[in-house]
Amino acid sequence: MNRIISSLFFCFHLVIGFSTTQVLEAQERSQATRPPNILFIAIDDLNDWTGTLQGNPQATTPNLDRLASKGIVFTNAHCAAPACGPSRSAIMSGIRPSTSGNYINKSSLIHNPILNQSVLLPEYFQRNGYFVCGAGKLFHGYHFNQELKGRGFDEYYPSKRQDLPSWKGLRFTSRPPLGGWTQRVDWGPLHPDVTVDDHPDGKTANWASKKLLNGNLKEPFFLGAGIFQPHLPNYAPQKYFDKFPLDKIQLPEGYLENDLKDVPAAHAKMAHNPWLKRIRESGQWKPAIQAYLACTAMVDDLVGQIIDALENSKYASNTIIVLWSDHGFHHGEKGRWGKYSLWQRATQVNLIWVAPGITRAGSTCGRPVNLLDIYPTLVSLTGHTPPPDQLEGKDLTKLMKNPKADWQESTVTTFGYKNYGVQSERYRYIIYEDGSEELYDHHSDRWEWTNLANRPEYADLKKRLRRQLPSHHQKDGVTYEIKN
Ligand SMILES: [Ca+2]
Repeated sequence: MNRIISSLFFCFHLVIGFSTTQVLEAQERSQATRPPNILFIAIDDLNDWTGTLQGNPQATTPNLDRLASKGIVFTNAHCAAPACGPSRSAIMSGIRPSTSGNYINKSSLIHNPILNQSVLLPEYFQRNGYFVCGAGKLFHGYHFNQELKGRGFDEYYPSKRQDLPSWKGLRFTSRPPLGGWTQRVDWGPLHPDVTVDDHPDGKTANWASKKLLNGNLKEPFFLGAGIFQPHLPNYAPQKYFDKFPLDKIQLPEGYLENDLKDVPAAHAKMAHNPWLKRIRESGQWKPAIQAYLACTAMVDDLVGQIIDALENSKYASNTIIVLWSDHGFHHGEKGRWGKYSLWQRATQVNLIWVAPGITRAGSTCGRPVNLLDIYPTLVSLTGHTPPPDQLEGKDLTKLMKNPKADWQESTVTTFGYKNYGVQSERYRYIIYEDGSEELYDHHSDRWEWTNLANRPEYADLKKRLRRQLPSHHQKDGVTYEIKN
């Protein structure tokens, strides 16, 4: 319809004698007012082992790097909570976990009145005239499949009751190394006959690419593609494992034996697991790292496929791209295997934006930002009015235009009631519910090995960072029982 109006407008002004320049300018203005489409790409459990964040020199992510070269990378971006459920609930509602009480993976979304009554991001765009479609893991799986059941989406692949495409067809040459233990924590190359198209993430990427290339999407659209890897289990075709020969795998640079000596006991109250111990005992530390790198390389290829499809589609010049990962991941650092901590390993995320006419190609921004900022930024970039009294993040448009612009001193991650991590450009401050603290100086201590919290010279800094904490701490929300 916009095109028809635009053409009529063009003819009308030629008839009444406007100059060609005036008409072209008017046409440009008309196009500029077309609401932009949104390509929303989520990646699960991807930490800073990427070319853009440089957390591990062994990681290779040429497609993420290419995407970054088209727009802006936020190099100091953090999750609202270091777990799939609360992180994604905060992204999709724009509400802090400390406001909603949605703190852990078992926190319900629809039985939480604050979240249930909020306008969720897909619903928001649907209500503003967008065609909203998605595939793969965008919300936490339980929230999408059992609670929301496609709420806010016009179309979902594979269905509004199933976010992840089927794992059927994934075969192995031999049993994965820890296959007898639990499939949730497992890894290994797939049978040589299995291709990336057979992988659930390959199916998600194929669906998104076809949607873009077919050119039949009703505009404006919001298209979400949720990639599940490198979340465990880390299964990928053999060719991705071959990129990272086992004898070349390095243990994480941030690993330090006895790193927890100067950390208060409260950290152990965070959901913990025995994975690192078991991985080390079974001689699987390097194979598990190899698998994470292999799956990340596969994810990177799939991101490349989706952005290529956008570039080759008719939507390329009027589509905002936002790519995010939901939290980081420890590979042994601080005795952990997984997320669920308030250290940088678990809170730092990938956040890349390409906003036509706003972002400058190849820019980076080190200001502290949060995944909570995605919702208000999309509202701002599309020129809509935010839902009243809901969004607690900040509009990042200002930093897209000027990455050095004045900004808030820090950003906050929450894990559980009254446990907070505060990240400024230089420092990380952690305070647990019992009042115990940690402080790290990233200028001299990238891996957070030396806790400075008890040193008197940092008292004023800690006080200042404490002021960034939310004033309200909602009690834990309702949890759900997983029904088998
Ligand atoms: Ca996750």
